This record gives sequence, C-alpha cells and structure tokens, in this order.
Amino acid sequence: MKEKKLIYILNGPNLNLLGEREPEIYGATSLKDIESSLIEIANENDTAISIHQSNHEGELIDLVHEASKKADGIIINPAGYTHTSVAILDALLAIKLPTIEVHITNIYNREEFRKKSLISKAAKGIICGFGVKGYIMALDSIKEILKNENK
Ligand code: CA2
Repeated sequence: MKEKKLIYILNGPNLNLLGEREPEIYGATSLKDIESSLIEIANENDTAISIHQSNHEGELIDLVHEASKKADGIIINPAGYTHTSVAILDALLAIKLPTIEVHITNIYNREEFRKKSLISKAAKGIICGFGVKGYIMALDSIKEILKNENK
C-alpha cells in the first residue's frame, strides 16, 4: 500500500491569536479553523498533516528537527521570526526537506522591516498576501513537489 506523505505545518509567534485579534489585518479565521480545512483537504489527497504553533524560537527549531525525522515536507509561517531568525533558517537549511514559506499578508506592501525574509533562502517557494488561503495553496504546491520528486 502507498504510504501517506506527512507534512509538518509550523506557525510562529502570535499566530495563536488568529481570528481573535486584528481581524482587519489577519482575517477572522482561527488556527483551529485552518487546521480543519487542511485536514479535510489532506484526507482527500492521501496526505497527512501535523500542525503546530509556538511562540518560542527554540521550540520551532526543535519542531523542524522533529519534522526531519518524521515528515516529507514543511509549510512554515515563521511570523515575526521571518525577519530575524538566522537560527530557524539554519535549521531548515540543515534538514533539506522541501519547505514552503507562507505569509497571510503581503509582506512586501507593509512596513519596510517586513520586506526582508531570512527564511526564504531555505524555501522552494513563498506564498504571501492571499490570507489564510495561502496555507491551502502551499499544501497543494508541496504535494506537487513531492509527486515530482518521486518520479
Ligand atoms: O503575514 C504573515 O503571515 C506574517 O508572517 C504574520 C506575522 C508578521 O510578523 C509577519 O511580518 C507576517 C505576525 C503574526 C501575528 O499574528 C497575529 C494574528 C492575529 C492577531 C495578532 C497577531
């Protein structure tokens, strides 16, 4: 029987507030709602997901290491660490799993400091500005990447 591909979905600091605060910027959908939609889509596609959120840089790095042992790909919204974390970048570069970077907002039409992502160097692709739908787009893309890798 064909093994299900497992995708780790990692979310950085403050994304636990999705749907509760600043809906004008980040929308009204909670992380739990995003998880439900992603599980539904994953089920239809013979894929499994494992979704995590942490407000701590080291914990996100531990999750990247865990993903390297358990998962086939990573979707990551590093949130504020996008613009500061060499350590998360190093973790992603070290493990070499196909990685897609997601941002709910368009980081290029916001404040200057958001325009630079340290994480993108480790990403196959970046999806930003499509709201929480970006996570679904990323799941779709990573499935394609994994399918092509196995050709
Ligand atoms: O657009 C994105 O997804 C960001 O990664 C979100 C980060 C921000 O620092 C990045 O520049 C772009 C912020 C996440 C904070 O999430 C909140 C959600 C709801 C309410 C307050 C914060």
